[in-house]
Amino acid sequence: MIEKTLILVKPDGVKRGLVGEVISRFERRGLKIVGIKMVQVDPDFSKKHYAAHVEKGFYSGLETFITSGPVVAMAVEGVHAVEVVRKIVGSTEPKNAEVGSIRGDFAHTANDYSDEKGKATENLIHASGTSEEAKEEVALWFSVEELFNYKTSHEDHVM
Ligand code: FUP
Repeated sequence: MIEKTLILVKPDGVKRGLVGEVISRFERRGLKIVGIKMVQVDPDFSKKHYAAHVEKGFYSGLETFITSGPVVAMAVEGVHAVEVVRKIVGSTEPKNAEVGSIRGDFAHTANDYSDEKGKATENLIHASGTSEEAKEEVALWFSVEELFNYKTSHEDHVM
C-alpha cells in the first residue's frame, strides 16, 4: 500500500540545524518527498493540528513550543509510509527512542522533566500516527496544488 504521511521538523530541529540530516534519513530509505515548505505556526493553526490534545494539561506548553519558531513541513510518500516513518523517527519520548532513530540519535529528554517545567517535550519531529491521521494532516498542511505525484515527479526512479 502506497500512502502519504506528514512529517514536521519542529522548531527545536530547525534551530539546531538538523533539517538536512532529518530529510536525508527519509530520502535514503527511499521515501519520496511530495510536498515541502517552511511555516510559522500560529496559535489557531496549532489548535487545529493538535485538536486531539487541546484539552490536555500539556497543551499550553505544546502550543508555546510549536509556535516558537518556524517548522519544516513535509509530505512524504512510500509503501506503508506512516509505519516506516514512525520507525525512522523513534519513540515519542526521546529517552525511550532507539539509538539509530532520529530522536534516539539527536535527543534524550523526557515527559516527566518537561511536565515539571511546564514545557513541551522537545522531540524534534512530528509524524502522523495512523493512516487516517496522515490523510487528515496532509490535507490540513498542504493544498492540492502544493502536493506532487511521485509517479510523475520521480518517474525515472522506482521505489
Ligand atoms: P505522537 O503520537 O508521537 O504525536 O505523540 P502524542 O500524541 O502522544 O503527543 C503529542 C505531542 O505532545 C508529542 F510531540 C509529545 C508532546 N507531549 C508533551 O510535550 N508532553 C507530554 O507530557 C506529553 C506529550
